[in-house]
Amino acid sequence: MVERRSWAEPFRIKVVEPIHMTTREERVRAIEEAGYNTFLLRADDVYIDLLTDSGTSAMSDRQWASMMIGDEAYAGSHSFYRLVDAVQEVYGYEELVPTHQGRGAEHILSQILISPGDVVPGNMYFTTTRFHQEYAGGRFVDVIVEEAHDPADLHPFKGNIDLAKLQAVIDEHGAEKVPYVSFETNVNMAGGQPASMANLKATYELCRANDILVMLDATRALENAYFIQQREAGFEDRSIGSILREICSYSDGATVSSKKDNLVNIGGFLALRDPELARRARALLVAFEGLQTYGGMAGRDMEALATGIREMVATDDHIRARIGQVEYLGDLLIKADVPVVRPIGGHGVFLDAAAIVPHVPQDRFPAQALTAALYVDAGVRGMERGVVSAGRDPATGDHKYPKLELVRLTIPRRVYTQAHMDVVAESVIAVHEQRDRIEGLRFTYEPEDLRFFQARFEPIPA
Ligand code: PLI
Repeated sequence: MVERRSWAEPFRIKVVEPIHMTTREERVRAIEEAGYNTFLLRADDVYIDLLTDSGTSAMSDRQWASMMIGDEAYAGSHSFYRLVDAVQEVYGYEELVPTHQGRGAEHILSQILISPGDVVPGNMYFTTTRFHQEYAGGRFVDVIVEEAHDPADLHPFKGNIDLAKLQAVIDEHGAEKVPYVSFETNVNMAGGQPASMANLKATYELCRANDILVMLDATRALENAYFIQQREAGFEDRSIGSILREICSYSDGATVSSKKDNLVNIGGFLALRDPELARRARALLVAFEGLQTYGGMAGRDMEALATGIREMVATDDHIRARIGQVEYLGDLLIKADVPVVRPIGGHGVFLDAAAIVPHVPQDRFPAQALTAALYVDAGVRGMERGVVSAGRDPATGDHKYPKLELVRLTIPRRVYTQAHMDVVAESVIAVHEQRDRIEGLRFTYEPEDLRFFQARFEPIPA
């Protein structure tokens, strides 16, 4: 019998968008002009754009049709109520606070819950999440399991919270200094790694016993649900939709960037159970985002989002094909002995720059340099996720040196084909073969906050 493992897409293509091909000379010039920062490239100079899976999904014909029936009423738009229904049904939260995107929700959540001097434990930092926690006067403390810091460790749930680490934070600071635990599903900076249902449940129970809230970052909770279905005993026959709802049941609320799982190009929300917390969130919402029935979104955005939320769980085939494509690329690189974060994560393949260019010390930004070299080779745009993204310690002013020094190749949903993945693999393998030629970088401009977005660099000659 032939083993049937195909993850082929449960859709066909109705509209195409031509992409621009560039020469090597053009790319050398473009990356120089961009200060060796792929965030500063013009998208027209990119062939296969794996910068991010955020806001880059292809919407379905039904989502585009939804946009036409978006209700642009300033107050009480029917599109808002359709969105409320979708969030209640799919995620199970009663209260919806719509925002322009994920960081808008993070801002409001941090402002209503964090007081100066508080400590916020979480399973590895995310850039904007930690920024808002610190901006509100809190301090983020990493309580992810140790395995998450080792790219080669094959632990199936590298997104888990280490309960002993969490208990130690509570013991050290006292539960009253811990407003909530920030629990990210399918941890982005760890390589798209899931938490197990058992760990979500145990964390929630520990927090309840200490009167501490659990706030999910449910941005990629759908991808987490898929890994639970594939890897955790007892979930193999459960639908993705029911697993997703159970994940959310072990929390008091969630921030969501809808630009990922939810299949839209813009949007997000804060979802809560407690009506009093929601009231406080809405008081800030109207000052920073927009009225309570649109937040930062147009009516048509909310309409497409409501359709996207339902579509992502309508069948299990969508998520199987989405992660199947990511794993396809990852497997090609593993077969070619390119060091990558394993297991392959949900939203991208993460190259282990520390292992690929060990001759570049971490203060010369190995992952930034490798990302630039990869772009020059074939026009594939990735993103640095290492010391540049980690930023500086506000107390000492030194670089934070994360254990993971990675290049993220993030796969947009429903956008690229298997042949594109082959091209990416060929390019990564070619760059890997010539890795000795890659040299380190130094800053020519370093922004104070979230520096990776706008920093500029130049090569340091050997
Ligand atoms: O980009 P936003 O503001 O819609 O969402 C911020 C955000 C919050 N949490 C997580 C886990 C994210 O991954 C996230 C945004 N991620 C981006 C932009 C990315 O490229 O991964």
